[in-house]
Amino acid sequence: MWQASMFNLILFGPPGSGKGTQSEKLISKYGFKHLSTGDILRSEITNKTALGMEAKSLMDRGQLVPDEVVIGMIRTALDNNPGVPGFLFDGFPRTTAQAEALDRLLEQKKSEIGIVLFLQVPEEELISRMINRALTSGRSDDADEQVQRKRLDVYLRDTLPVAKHYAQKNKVKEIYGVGSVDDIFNKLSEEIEQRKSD
Ligand code: B4P
Repeated sequence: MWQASMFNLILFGPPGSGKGTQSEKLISKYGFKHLSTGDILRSEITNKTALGMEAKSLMDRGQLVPDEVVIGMIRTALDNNPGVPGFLFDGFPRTTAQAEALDRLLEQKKSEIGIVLFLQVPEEELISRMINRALTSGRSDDADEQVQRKRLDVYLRDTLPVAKHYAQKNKVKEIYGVGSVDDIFNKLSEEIEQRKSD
């Protein structure tokens, strides 16, 4: 059963802005079900599925995986997780088409997005974080600065309009994403609690 009191949030921001880092802390505090399309795709790659192989060649070039693929992954995840207190969408939606599909999927479940938390981080800081992450992550899409710049271009062109989509619905809160992980986490938590009590 889907709960009427469900609270769903999107953690939004450019690649390397800390969505994955902050998601881990938010799910352990609030018990959200974490849905990271990046993590799901990387697990398909590890398992060498056909979908994973197709995704890898796109991800390694800094490009997005087709909308219908990621929308299908999210549809399945929503259907497989009834009864959770809410979903934390991390790295999804990344295009306006994905956002519209998500809104429809939630509406079918009589639910909606409660808040979009938008992490703001300057471009040079993003590049330096991805270079550092490459040292430990083993992620092939982190290793090359050309690919990182491509991911930022794709973000500006295809993903930033998603913020506008939700701003029109008055759901977006911008958070400055530079500083200690704990300070940023506290700011995100404050926004969630404020919106939940509205
Ligand atoms: P994702 O897995 O979503 O990854 P990301 O955007 O690169 O990183 P994130 O913002 O989560 O940063 P993190 O916390 O790790 O996407 C990877 C690829 O998958 C995409 O390029 C695309 O090809 C594909 N994909 C995924 N979803 C898709 C979709 N919906 N549609 C189509 N394609 C899709 O932080 C980065 C680094 O910064 C870490 O090393 C971290 O330790 C560090 N850091 C975090 N917070 C910090 C802080 N406050 N100060 C200093 N460093 C910090």
